[in-house]
Amino acid sequence: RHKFWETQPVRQFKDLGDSSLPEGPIEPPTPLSEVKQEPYNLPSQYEWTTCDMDSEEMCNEVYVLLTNNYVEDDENMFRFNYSKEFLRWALRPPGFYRSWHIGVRVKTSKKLVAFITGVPARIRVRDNVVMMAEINFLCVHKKLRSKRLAPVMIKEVTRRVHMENIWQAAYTAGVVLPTPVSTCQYWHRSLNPKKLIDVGFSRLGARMTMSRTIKLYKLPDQTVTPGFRKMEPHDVPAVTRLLRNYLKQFVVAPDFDENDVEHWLLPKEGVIDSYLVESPQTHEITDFCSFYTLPSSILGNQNHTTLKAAYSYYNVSTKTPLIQLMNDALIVAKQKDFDVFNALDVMQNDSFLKELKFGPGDGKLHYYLYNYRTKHVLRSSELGLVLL
Ligand code: MYA
Ligand code: JJ1
Repeated sequence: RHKFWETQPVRQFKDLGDSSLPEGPIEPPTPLSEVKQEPYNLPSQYEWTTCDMDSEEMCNEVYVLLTNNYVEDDENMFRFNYSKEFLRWALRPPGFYRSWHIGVRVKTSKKLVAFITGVPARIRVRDNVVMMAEINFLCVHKKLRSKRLAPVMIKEVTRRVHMENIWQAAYTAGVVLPTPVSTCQYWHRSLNPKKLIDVGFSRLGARMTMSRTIKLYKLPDQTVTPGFRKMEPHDVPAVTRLLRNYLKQFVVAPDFDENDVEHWLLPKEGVIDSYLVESPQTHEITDFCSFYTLPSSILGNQNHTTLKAAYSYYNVSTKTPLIQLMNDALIVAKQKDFDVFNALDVMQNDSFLKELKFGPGDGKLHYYLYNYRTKHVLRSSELGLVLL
């Protein structure tokens, strides 16, 4: 059934019930001298290219490939439209390797037709901090699908990760592969219900009118929590402490240091928004919330081309109730003209989703680890990791 994945060091479906298998790496690292030194062979019309995301030209080629060929919903109504600034941010974290930004071109025309990326990350699984690659943006041009290019690309990124002496990876996908470490549900909170209904993202509920729907999703004009403000560079140490302490409770979570927090959580216009609560009395940083900007192209609508979506990222509450904190996040997202606020049921998100009028979407997101077995499949609330 899975001719490629059956050959890879990932948990196989047949091992699902078997908790006698130990937790940890599935196979040991091989000596670096045994890692294949040359790239895998592509079909003869194609060649490998390393995509320099600093280069405006290359970044644009990647952007165009993904804009036209990346992930769609199950009815092909929407397609993720990551911005160039977002791609630069996602692909250049502390310690990134340019060699992990891998493209495939047609030899004759030099057209970019496929892409896959990795970035390094320290991921904690229970008590073990493991160096991993986070794999993302796997994309093959629509005209070249089902030619088994994806397995070659996955083997090539694996080889380049191995060259850096890294033997594990984390990735997410909308499709079921051998074998999810956890499966999450997408939830959606309407901010601009009229537009969402007009473009087919959501439907008018039973016994609902447009004006009742608009009223249902109305939010205050201003945030309510005293001391709620945008995160600033001088907050990095306090936010790092808050977040590290919070993420301890989850089975799988990133091991963020101050450099990571500076990169992944400092606000970047149109890419990442982060807010915190500074106690008006003690000036302590007690709570934190963040969301990233990922618009989707609306395929074939006369009136609208883009859906502006915010995606919940990392949130921490110690003093402000999580519901109130996330309600303030919704208020700022609304002020910033987002149409919808999306979240997965990871971490403690379950505790605010229903109360804040999120509804379950038709999409699921499966989380995977490469060359690392957990004893059991995890509940989504045991995940403290959000991939972009
Ligand atoms: S998830 C986002 C994936 N991208 C999209 O969905 C965009 C739209 N779709 C496409 O561009 C193509 O359909 C893709 C497949 C490129 C997805 N992850 O070439 P094929 C397996 C892993 O004939 P195509 C993301 O970016 C499939 O089961 N494997 O198929 C994370 C089959 O294998 P098997 C996938 O449709 C990516 C084989 O590929 C996925 O032309 C993590 C068929 O190949 C998928 N999303 O191209 C990658 N979809 O026969 C793994 C299909 O065995 C990283 N397949 O069933 C692993 C860790 C690597 C690093 C390790 C370091 C130590
Ligand atoms: O966005 C998604 N679904 C939407 C639109 C559905 C359009 C028809 N298929 C959805 N809308 C309902 C919202 C409604 C609002 C009011 C309350 C009730 C709910 O459900 C889905 C997620 O639900 N998104 C996708 O399918 C996109 C792909 C998801 C897999 C992503 C894989 C990413 C890989 C990255 O590494």
